[in-house]
Amino acid sequence: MSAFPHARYLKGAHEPQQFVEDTGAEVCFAGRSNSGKSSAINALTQRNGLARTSKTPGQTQLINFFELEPDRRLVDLPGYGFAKVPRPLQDHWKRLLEEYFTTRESLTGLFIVMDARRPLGEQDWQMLEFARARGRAVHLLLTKADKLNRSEAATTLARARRETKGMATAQLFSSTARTGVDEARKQLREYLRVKKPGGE
Ligand SMILES: Nc1nc2c(ncn2[C@@H]2O[C@H](COP(=O)(O)OP(=O)(O)OP(=O)(O)O)[C@@H](O)[C@H]2O)c(=O)[nH]1
Ligand SMILES: [Mg+2]
Repeated sequence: MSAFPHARYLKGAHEPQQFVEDTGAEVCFAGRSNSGKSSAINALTQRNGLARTSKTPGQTQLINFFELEPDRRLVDLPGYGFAKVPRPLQDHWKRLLEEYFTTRESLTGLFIVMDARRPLGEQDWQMLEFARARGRAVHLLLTKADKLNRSEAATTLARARRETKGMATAQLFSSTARTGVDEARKQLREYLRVKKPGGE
């Protein structure tokens, strides 16, 4: 059975008035442009094409809301740090994301998605600081782990854990090789307080 058999796309918001009702619990996927946020959502829900992915950075242009089950959501955010997006649009996203982060009561946890081959960037740190200030939990997905060999992967994970100690948990992940999917799902369920289908 699919991990979240009732997963469905709800809507995309270009303005705060379009956010879905702020009830229940949701987890957002934040991270640099092209880091693999949308791919991670598809891997976690086992639904290719639920979130749109692309080789071209800047694919996700709205705050996209997905429902896993009633009152439990995933939120796919536009990536940060993609210079080719026109400045006015970047500024718009910045305001939209600020509005989202400062007002969203149902946001219980953040998944920060980062390419395991890159260090934590300035905006990743801003997200970590934001989460700390607002008392939100953070889980780092070090994705594209399929691009690293075993020892590189181990070093990368150890470094990320050391650098974010006390601020976040971290794991290796690959949407293409489907590694780390169970671990990430477990974290997701904890943040959303949902049980596995069929009990537990
Ligand atoms: N090798 C490998 N490639 C991946 C993985 N995850 C994503 N990709 C590729 O990375 C590119 C970007 O993936 P997306 O999921 O669209 O990235 P995003 O973070 O949603 O990007 P924006 O919406 O532009 O911010 C695509 O070409 C994916 O196929 C992974 O785990 N391994
Ligand atoms: Mg995306």
